[in-house]
Parts: sequence; C-alpha cells; structure tokens
Amino acid sequence: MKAHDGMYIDGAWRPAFGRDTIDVVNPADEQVIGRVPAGTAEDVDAAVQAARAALPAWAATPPARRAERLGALRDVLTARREEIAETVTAELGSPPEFSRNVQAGLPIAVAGTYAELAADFSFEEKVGNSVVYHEPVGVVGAITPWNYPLHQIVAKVAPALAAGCTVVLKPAEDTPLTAQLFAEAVHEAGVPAGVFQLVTGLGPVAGQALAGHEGVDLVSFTGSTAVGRQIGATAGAAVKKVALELGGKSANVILPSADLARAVNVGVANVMANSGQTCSAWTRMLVHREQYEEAVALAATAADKYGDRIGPLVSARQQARVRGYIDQGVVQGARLVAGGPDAPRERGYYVRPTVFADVTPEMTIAQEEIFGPVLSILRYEDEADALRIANGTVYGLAGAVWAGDDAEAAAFARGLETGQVDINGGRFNPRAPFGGYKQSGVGRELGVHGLAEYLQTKSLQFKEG
Ligand code: TXE
Repeated sequence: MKAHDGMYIDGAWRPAFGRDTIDVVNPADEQVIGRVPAGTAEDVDAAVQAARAALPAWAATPPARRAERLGALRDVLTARREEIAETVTAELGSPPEFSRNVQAGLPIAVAGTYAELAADFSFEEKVGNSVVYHEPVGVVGAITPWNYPLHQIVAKVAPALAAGCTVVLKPAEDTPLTAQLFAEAVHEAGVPAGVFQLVTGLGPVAGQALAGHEGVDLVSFTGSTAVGRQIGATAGAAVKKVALELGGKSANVILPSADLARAVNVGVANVMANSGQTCSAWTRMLVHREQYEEAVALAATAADKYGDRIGPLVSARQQARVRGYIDQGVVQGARLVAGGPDAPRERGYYVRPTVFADVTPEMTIAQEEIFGPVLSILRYEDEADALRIANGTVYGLAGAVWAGDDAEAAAFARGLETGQVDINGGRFNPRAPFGGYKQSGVGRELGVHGLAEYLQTKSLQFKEG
C-alpha cells in the first residue's frame, strides 16, 4: 500500500525528525503492507507550532467559508470511497462490504453533517442584555484508535474545523495509512496550511507528547479507559480541556413483550460487526428467565452462521487478549454455546464468533470490555432486576431496549445510565450526541453537541437589553 514517509505539517509532507518507523500489518495474513514514521516529541512540537500559527486566521474565517471546506472534504472522501475502504480492509481487516458501507460511509455522512452545521450554527446569540459569542477553543490535540480508523478521525477533526479550531492528529499506530489518506483528502479539499497536521507514532511517545504539550488547548481522546484516565490527569494538572470517549459494556435488554427472534438476531449482529471491536457494542444480552433458553438457542445459531464472514481482530495483541477473556469465561463457569478460545485459522488474527450463556453479573466477561466477537447472555427475573443488571458496570456508553411497542421500551430506557439507547432496532443517527455516562467518558461527539466541545463562550453585557 502507498505510505508517506513523512508527517503532514503546515500544508506539506515533511521529513520526520527521527529515523524510527512503524510496520503496518495486514491482520488477515500477517504481511507487512507499509511503513510509516514513528513521530517524536520534536515532530509533535513542529506540528503544534504550525497549528498555533494558523489558528488566528482560521478562527477569523467566516463559518460559511469553513463550511465550504468541510463540504469539499466530504466530496473528496466520497470520491475516494473505494480507496478508503481498501485501505481500512488492508490495515484493520474488516470485510470489504463493511469497510465500504460503514468504515467509509459513516465518516462521509459525519463530514456532511458538519458542513451543514458550520453553515447553520449561530456562533453569536443574544441573551437578554448580553451578546454571547461561541469562539473556538484553540489548538486541538486529537488522539484516535484503530477500530473505526477514519470515523474516529472525522468525528473529531470535522467539528473542530467547523468550530474554527486547528488540529494536530496522532492516529493509532495499527492504522496509520487511513490517517495518511485523510491528510491527503484535507489537502485536496483546500483546507489552508496549518489548519490540520498529522503526526504518526506510538502512543507513549508521540501521543503522550501531544497530550502534554503546552501549546494544545484541548485534548480529544478515544481509546482505552486506562490511557484516558492518564490523559485526563495530565490535562487536569494543566487545566486544559479534555474530551474522552472510552470503553463500554452495553446492555441489550429484551423485555418479555418484544419480538424475541428479531431482538436476538439483531443483537448478535451488533456484537459481531467489526469483529466486536466497537465501543458501543451490546456485549451483554439480558433476557427474561422464561425466554432464556429460547434466546440462547437463537443466539448460538445466529453466531454459528457468521463463521467465515467475520474479519480478523486488528493485531496479535488484541487476539491474545480476547482469547484470554474467553478462557476466563469458561474458567468462571459460563456455558459456551458457540465459538470458543481456539483460533480458527493458522494465519491471521481471527477469533471465532463466541456466545456464552449462564453468565452472571459479577463474572469478568460481564464486567470488562472484551473488544472481540464475544456475547454474554444474562438472565433476569423482572424489570427491576434487568435495570439493576444493566446499570451494574462502571461503563455507560450505549445500549438497546426491545419491547412490544416503542413507548414501553423508551420508558425502560429512561432508567438506563448510558449515553444512547436504540429503541426496537432504531437507526443510527449521525447528528445525535454520542458519548458516555460514568467511566465511558467525558463529553460528546457528533452533531451540535460534538461541535460544542470545540467552542468556548464569551459574553458581552450591555446596559440595554
Ligand atoms: O488502546 P489505547 P489499545 C479499548 C478496547 C481495547 C483496549 C486496548 O477495550 O481492547 O482499549 O486497545 C494512543 N498517551 N479501546 O491498546 O492504547 C494510541 O497510540 C497518549 C476502546 O489500542 O488506548 C492510540 O492512538 N496516547 C476504544 C490511542 O491512544 C496514547 C477504541 C488508543 O490506544 C498513550 C480502542 C499515551 N500514554 C480501544 N498510549 C473505543 N473507545 O472505541 C496509547 N495512546
């Protein structure tokens, strides 16, 4: 695959300061497909300086002009959709159709929403005798993971640019080629030099340098809770703004009045999508005791059908981690009804679609984020019990509720401690806020709520209203 051997800084590809590189591996066959530079603190510093220098002009650019660039970015991404899908498939391993429809399709939609929002949003409003200005926070340090390599980038960079911020991006080391393609797209879309920079590199080196840089006003991070906590602490010490999108352990609550087969089948598909590497995945299915065995049988059949259609995990490390969790489920007494810990192929980081029954709330597989194609099915006695189990983890990112009608499901959903809930198979909305309650994070992405993260307010008080 095509790879740049430099960093995108101040509108051009520039040589990295150091000589170290990172191999990009195709997780389906374990072949090296590219090599990118491993950035150092010096690269990060050069990128932050370029972002600072470009900030005043971009912040002063009328929102309608910024919206035009975002519209152009959406158009470039749309024109390069196939190339994006191929790149994501090559470095992440997601099946081609999923890469085209979701991995490429979703960020194109999100870029489009921010082109519209930048044009429509009232950056200035009157509140009684005050005028309130919504001004850009400043230079944004964006640190993104590999599971949706382009979407995670666009979900930060598009609202930041719409707000008038400038950005330095440090993408995940596993999927830097998609990030390089994004930088090309930003360039092609005519975004002025210095508004966006890309520094590839390792988390503890380039990521840490970016999160701790004094020239960065806001750190927006998506990734593990452990690293999020560290970034939050660093930002807190520097009184710097921070947005954290972390892990999840979302519940799929199937109430007795629901269409059981549909709820189970959609639930299994939700967990297996992207090989389970989705922070909002409904990894815990909650079923009433009287319907429990029927649901388990349906889920096992659905998971077995996946077979070869599931992609690999991103890396050997993630494969080992997920297989370790499956082992733990067996050791702790859960009943394996589909899949298992053994690797299904000799090459590639595959894990079999796995379903556990007889999972109890305190088991590790019911508490920790596994980040693989593993579903846990739990039994509940009544609605109060279901709610208690659903809310009984440190996370609160997403979830689903199924019932005979939407009103019943929605009423139950109001009791869930979680940032978003799909009602009876509700459709994903790229304008609805996305983010977590509890330890799933701080702040929101997408739509107008995502834009607000990159804005700060200034109010001017006048004598007359
Ligand atoms: O995440 P990391 P990993 C969860 C999921 C997964 C686990 C581990 O449970 O199994 O995290 O994945 C950068 N300072 N999620 O190890 O390390 C890193 O380079 C600054 C959930 O891949 O958190 C990458 O760009 N940055 C999740 C980004 O942080 C640092 C998506 C994420 O990597 C850093 C991915 C440091 N000290 C994993 N260390 C979600 N919420 O969607 C690493 N990074």
